[in-house]
Amino acid sequence: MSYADLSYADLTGAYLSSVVLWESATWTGATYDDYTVFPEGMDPEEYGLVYDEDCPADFNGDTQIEILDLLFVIHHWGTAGADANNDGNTDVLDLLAVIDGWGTCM
Ligand SMILES: [Ca+2]
Ligand SMILES: [Ca+2]
Repeated sequence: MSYADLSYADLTGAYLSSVVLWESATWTGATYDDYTVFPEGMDPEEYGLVYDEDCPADFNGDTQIEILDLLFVIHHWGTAGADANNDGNTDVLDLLAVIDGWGTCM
Protein backbone atom coordinates (compact mmCIF):
# COMPACT_ATOMS: atom_id res chain seq x y z
CA MET A 1 0.00 0.00 0.00
CA SER A 2 1.47 3.30 -1.02
CA TYR A 3 -1.55 5.50 -0.37
CA ALA A 4 -3.69 5.99 2.67
CA ASP A 5 -6.68 8.26 3.15
CA LEU A 6 -6.81 9.36 6.76
CA SER A 7 -9.47 12.03 6.28
CA TYR A 8 -11.36 12.58 9.50
CA ALA A 9 -9.24 10.08 11.34
CA ASP A 10 -8.84 10.88 14.99
CA LEU A 11 -5.15 10.60 15.74
CA THR A 12 -5.50 11.25 19.45
CA GLY A 13 -2.76 9.30 21.12
CA ALA A 14 -1.36 8.12 17.82
CA TYR A 15 2.33 7.38 17.47
CA LEU A 16 3.21 7.88 13.83
CA SER A 17 6.97 8.12 13.95
CA SER A 18 7.45 4.70 12.38
CA VAL A 19 4.87 5.20 9.62
CA VAL A 20 6.45 4.74 6.19
CA LEU A 21 5.45 7.00 3.30
CA TRP A 22 3.43 9.41 5.43
CA GLU A 23 4.11 11.99 2.72
CA SER A 24 1.74 10.19 0.34
CA ALA A 25 -1.15 9.88 2.77
CA THR A 26 -4.14 12.23 2.68
CA TRP A 27 -4.55 13.65 6.15
CA THR A 28 -7.14 16.33 5.40
CA GLY A 29 -9.55 16.90 8.25
CA ALA A 30 -7.99 14.39 10.59
CA THR A 31 -7.54 15.69 14.09
CA TYR A 32 -4.60 15.40 16.44
CA ASP A 33 -3.67 16.61 19.88
CA ASP A 34 -0.69 17.17 22.14
CA TYR A 35 -0.18 13.44 22.51
CA THR A 36 0.11 12.65 18.81
CA VAL A 37 3.71 11.95 17.86
CA PHE A 38 4.57 12.76 14.25
CA PRO A 39 7.43 11.62 12.05
CA GLU A 40 10.42 13.93 12.09
CA GLY A 41 9.88 16.79 9.69
CA MET A 42 6.13 16.40 9.39
CA ASP A 43 4.16 19.59 9.93
CA PRO A 44 0.59 18.46 10.70
CA GLU A 45 -0.92 21.82 9.70
CA GLU A 46 0.78 21.62 6.30
CA TYR A 47 -0.92 18.28 5.70
CA GLY A 48 -4.36 19.56 6.61
CA LEU A 49 -4.65 18.07 10.06
CA VAL A 50 -6.78 19.89 12.58
CA TYR A 51 -5.60 20.47 16.11
CA ASP A 52 -8.19 19.32 18.61
CA GLU A 53 -7.56 20.23 22.20
CA ASP A 54 -11.11 19.61 23.29
CA CYS A 55 -12.24 16.44 24.96
CA PRO A 56 -14.63 14.97 22.44
CA ALA A 57 -16.40 12.88 25.06
CA ASP A 58 -17.06 15.87 27.33
CA PHE A 59 -20.40 16.66 25.78
CA ASN A 60 -21.57 19.20 28.35
CA GLY A 61 -18.23 21.03 28.40
CA ASP A 62 -17.67 20.95 32.16
CA THR A 63 -14.09 19.61 31.78
CA GLN A 64 -15.13 16.38 33.45
CA ILE A 65 -16.05 13.18 31.67
CA GLU A 66 -18.53 11.73 34.08
CA ILE A 67 -22.00 10.26 34.45
CA LEU A 68 -23.74 13.10 32.62
CA ASP A 69 -21.63 12.46 29.53
CA LEU A 70 -22.32 8.74 29.77
CA LEU A 71 -26.06 9.40 30.00
CA PHE A 72 -25.75 11.77 27.03
CA VAL A 73 -24.31 8.94 24.92
CA ILE A 74 -27.09 6.57 25.97
CA HIS A 75 -29.75 9.18 25.27
CA HIS A 76 -28.39 9.82 21.76
CA TRP A 77 -27.61 6.20 20.93
CA GLY A 78 -28.05 5.53 17.20
CA THR A 79 -28.10 9.22 16.25
CA ALA A 80 -25.35 11.76 15.57
CA GLY A 81 -26.12 13.54 18.86
CA ALA A 82 -23.23 12.25 20.98
CA ASP A 83 -20.72 11.49 18.27
CA ALA A 84 -17.36 11.73 20.03
CA ASN A 85 -15.34 10.21 17.19
CA ASN A 86 -17.08 12.08 14.35
CA ASP A 87 -18.18 9.02 12.40
CA GLY A 88 -21.77 10.26 12.18
CA ASN A 89 -23.29 7.88 14.69
CA THR A 90 -23.46 7.39 18.43
CA ASP A 91 -22.49 3.84 19.19
CA VAL A 92 -20.17 1.69 21.26
CA LEU A 93 -17.09 3.60 20.02
CA ASP A 94 -18.44 6.78 21.55
CA LEU A 95 -19.28 4.95 24.74
CA LEU A 96 -15.69 3.72 24.85
CA ALA A 97 -14.48 7.31 24.31
CA VAL A 98 -16.34 8.25 27.48
CA ILE A 99 -14.88 5.33 29.40
CA ASP A 100 -11.36 5.98 28.08
CA GLY A 101 -11.50 9.64 29.03
CA TRP A 102 -13.28 9.20 32.35
CA GLY A 103 -12.31 11.83 34.88
CA THR A 104 -10.85 15.28 34.51
CA CYS A 105 -10.45 16.38 30.92
CA MET A 106 -8.09 19.23 30.06
CA1 LIG B 1 -18.81 16.49 31.13
CA1 LIG C 1 -19.39 7.96 16.74
